[in-house]
Amino acid sequence: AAETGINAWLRYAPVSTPKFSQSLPSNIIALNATANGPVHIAAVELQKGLAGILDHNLTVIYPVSYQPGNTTSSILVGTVAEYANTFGGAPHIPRLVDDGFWLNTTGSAIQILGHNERGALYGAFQYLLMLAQGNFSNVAYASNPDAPIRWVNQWDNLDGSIERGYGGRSIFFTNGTVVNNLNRVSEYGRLLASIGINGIIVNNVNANASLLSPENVEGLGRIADTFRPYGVQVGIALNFASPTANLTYGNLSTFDPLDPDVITWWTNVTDTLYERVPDMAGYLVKANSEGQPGPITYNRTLAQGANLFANALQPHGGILMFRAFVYDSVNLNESVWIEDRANAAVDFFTGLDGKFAENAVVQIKYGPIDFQVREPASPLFAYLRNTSTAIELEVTQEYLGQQCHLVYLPPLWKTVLDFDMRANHTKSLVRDIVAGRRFNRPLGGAAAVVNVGTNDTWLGSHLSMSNLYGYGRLAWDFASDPEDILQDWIRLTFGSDPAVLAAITNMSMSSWPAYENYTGNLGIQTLTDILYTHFGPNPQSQDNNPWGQWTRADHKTIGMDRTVSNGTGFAGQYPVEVAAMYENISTTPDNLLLWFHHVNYTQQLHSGETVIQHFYNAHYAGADTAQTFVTQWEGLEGKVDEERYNETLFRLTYQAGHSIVWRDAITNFYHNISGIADSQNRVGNH
Ligand code: GCW
Repeated sequence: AAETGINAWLRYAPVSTPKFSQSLPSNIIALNATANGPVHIAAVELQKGLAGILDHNLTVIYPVSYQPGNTTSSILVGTVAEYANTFGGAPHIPRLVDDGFWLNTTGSAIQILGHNERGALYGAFQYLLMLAQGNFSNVAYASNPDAPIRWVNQWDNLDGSIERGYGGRSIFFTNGTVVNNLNRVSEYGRLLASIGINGIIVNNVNANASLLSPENVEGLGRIADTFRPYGVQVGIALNFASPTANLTYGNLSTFDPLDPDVITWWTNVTDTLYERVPDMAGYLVKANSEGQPGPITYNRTLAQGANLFANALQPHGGILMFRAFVYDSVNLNESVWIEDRANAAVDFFTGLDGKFAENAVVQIKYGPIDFQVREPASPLFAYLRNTSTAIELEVTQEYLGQQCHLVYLPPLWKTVLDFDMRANHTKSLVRDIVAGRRFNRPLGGAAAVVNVGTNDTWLGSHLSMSNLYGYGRLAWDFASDPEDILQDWIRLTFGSDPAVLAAITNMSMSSWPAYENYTGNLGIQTLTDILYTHFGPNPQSQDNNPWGQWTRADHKTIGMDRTVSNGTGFAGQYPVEVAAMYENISTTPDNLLLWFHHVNYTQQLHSGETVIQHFYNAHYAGADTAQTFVTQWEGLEGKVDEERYNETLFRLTYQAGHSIVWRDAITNFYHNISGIADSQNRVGNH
């Protein structure tokens, strides 16, 4: 039964298809000879998939034993180049880019051709995921990714714990080193490949220098060997101060990025890593943030710090991901009206646009603060125009219920990806910026913090896997529709029963709005415990701390004044049209009112409600919706296998109860502080 969870959406459960069975392919021809390469995996996966889905066994023919001849009723899988070699001519297909593929089921042979081996594997999964949904229609199309960087980040510590991980211990590390048995890593690679993910950072951005020890470099090599067949390249997060950490490579007294010894030190370490992992993806660096060391310690700029690593990686073709999540978490002082953590990213990167090496990418969290339930798009996306950027998303539900709550996140991510920054008064969607299209950048894409663990469900809950699946699909095609993605995932994970499809679609699509309703409205952020757990309601923890996720709630007023005219000036960090929209209450959307403005609880919204009455109503509405998740799920008893039915019911029951805890904690808090009664008389003592 553990396999049910581990296979996630790759179950290849049987589907009945009288139509297809007349012309089932008889063999798989793997065109490329690379031993244990992605094309080999593609062939094995096709074999496994057709056996599961159609109860049909196929032989795989490898290049050594392949006799050019009749390919009727074969599945041909491999690279375009190898196809041309084998058949003496290039196929007539649309242009493919790296990782892209061509899938054609209309001819006598099925063609699955990739621009590279990885692309062929993606095409094979695409074909299988179509069949697994009972879709046997004929198709002929090319698919190319929106952007080259489609990575996941794990926040795994070397001791085996995971920062903000809710699915068990690390599948990579234990006791300071890499685990011996990498079976789960291989299974993870399979899942990632099936959704087009091509890179992974395996350790926490709050990084430990000891990852660079010879023993751990060897361990990273084994991890990379395990992921390689799936086309997933491994990268690591670095601690900026590693040269001073007393490793075997020589201990320095400085980590100044311009110091020649420091440069040599990192060059040597990087060369050593590439000896063991020749296709290493690159590095991820969190610097000068939340206590992490960085270049500012030596009065160097963030760009100088980033380029130290970018230059070391450059000869090897590696990419340096540099996080924009830079802020001072010690000295922020709420009594200063104009102080604002939201300003930090653009402030810290001011003057640095165009100063980053060509193989450096600034990785920007979707909002200016920190993975909240609602944030405006980070203005840094529009500020950096001569620098490659990627969007950072979070699959692990840190502030969003930690997998104890169903919250389907792609609709939230889309609010940022589809946002128009109006740079130079021109359409500038965030998704076109990070894809490199808007500002003509060579690199770009997406990274998501995922944090799977040893739990059989990977993330800790079956339903939360829709977020991982959805992330991959969106990173491949930023324009795709969250509900379509969701329904593919449901059919693959739970089968095609229309009742199952309808219920899980309905629950999932209403889950983010419900969570926003019962945890934090109108752009006030998730009113959770800000100091430690980031779980459960704790509105009183939001203010008077140096973390800067403030609400400025008092007896009469609430919200952050981020206007230029009277506040922190944050609104002015956007291009002028967007800045003007947020500067004025009348043009600020209700759902971001308290993000941008400090108002009376009695302020009227565009909807006609007052702020405080909206709080009350939304919390009741959100908790009511969460109650329906339980009843909707109960309607699926007997339609979902018992194990997943029960595990999910347990979580949804918890969520229903916890949503009421949230509702009562928040509504009572604001009732007490404002003294304003609920017009429907639900809140407070009466
Ligand atoms: O939101 C904060 C998290 C930290 C995390 C940090 C970051 C890895 O609470 O746990 O550290 O963001 O993104 O660097």
